[in-house]
Amino acid sequence: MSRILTVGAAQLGPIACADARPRVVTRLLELMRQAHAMGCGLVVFPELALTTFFPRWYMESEAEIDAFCEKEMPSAETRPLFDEAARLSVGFYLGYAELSLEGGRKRRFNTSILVDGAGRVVGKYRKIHLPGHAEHEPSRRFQHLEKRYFEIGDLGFGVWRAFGGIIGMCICNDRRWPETYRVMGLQGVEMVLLGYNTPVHNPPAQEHDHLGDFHNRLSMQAGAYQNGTWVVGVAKTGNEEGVPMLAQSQIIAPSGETVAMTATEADELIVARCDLDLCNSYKRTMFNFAAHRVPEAYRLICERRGAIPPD
Ligand code: CDV
Repeated sequence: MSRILTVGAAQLGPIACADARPRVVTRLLELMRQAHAMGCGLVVFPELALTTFFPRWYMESEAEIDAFCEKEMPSAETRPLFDEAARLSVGFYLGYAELSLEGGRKRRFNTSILVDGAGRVVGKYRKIHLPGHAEHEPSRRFQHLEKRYFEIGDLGFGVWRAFGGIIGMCICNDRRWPETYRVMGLQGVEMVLLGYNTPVHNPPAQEHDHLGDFHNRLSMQAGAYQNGTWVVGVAKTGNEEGVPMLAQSQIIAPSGETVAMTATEADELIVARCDLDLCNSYKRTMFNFAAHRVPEAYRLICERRGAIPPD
């Protein structure tokens, strides 16, 4: 028996600050049509896929920040994605900056949605691990102000029954944290979708810069294997407004093996026929959580945030 979900990882090259939404949506539509032609039922776009990665700039004007955010989804500008998804029966994951009014309060989140092949939103995730800093640090070559512009996501790490399986979502920096995958693993996740924007240069630790590709693979492959799940990681890459960004979008099997990887730093679609039943033997044997996990030995994970070495 097999449950095949043919999935496309739709990597994006750079988006310029001046690029208006319709221009970007046209690129996404082209990748969605390619995915359809390749037999995909689901296509995965990157984090903040409608704009440039704006947290690289310090901004004080709320109006300026909000201009990078979506006040409704779909909007007039993003509606063509939903219509085309329904026409082609191709679902999608889309990352974008969300601006919501809740209880009379304006809130911003780094968000992704899961849209089914009928063009309906079936899941929403708000990024939990926000990297970077909250204050302007002019000594950096570029800023990473996610902690300033976004709130920590308040929806948890959800999973959804969709596309014939159990689908989870996370965003960029989340992929480096084992807790991300494990919380979804404990809900039986079979495919984790994630988009990323990862500068090649990490100002606080430039001695790691040459290891960026390795750390990207390492964290996603470990997350896949240790939870018996597919992982689809999709970059926005290339030289975006003077900042080189990591590529190597990839589709990873529950074995931890990468089965498809992009070869460029531009718009590029890769496709894999993913058998969701490949998850089963990992979930039944080595990572049979019910049989082998010892949660009472893991209490510190929830009780303690930072490391406290012994006296
Ligand atoms: N967008 C991100 O979350 N980027 C981080 C960078 C700042 C390290 C990442 O983990 O890839």
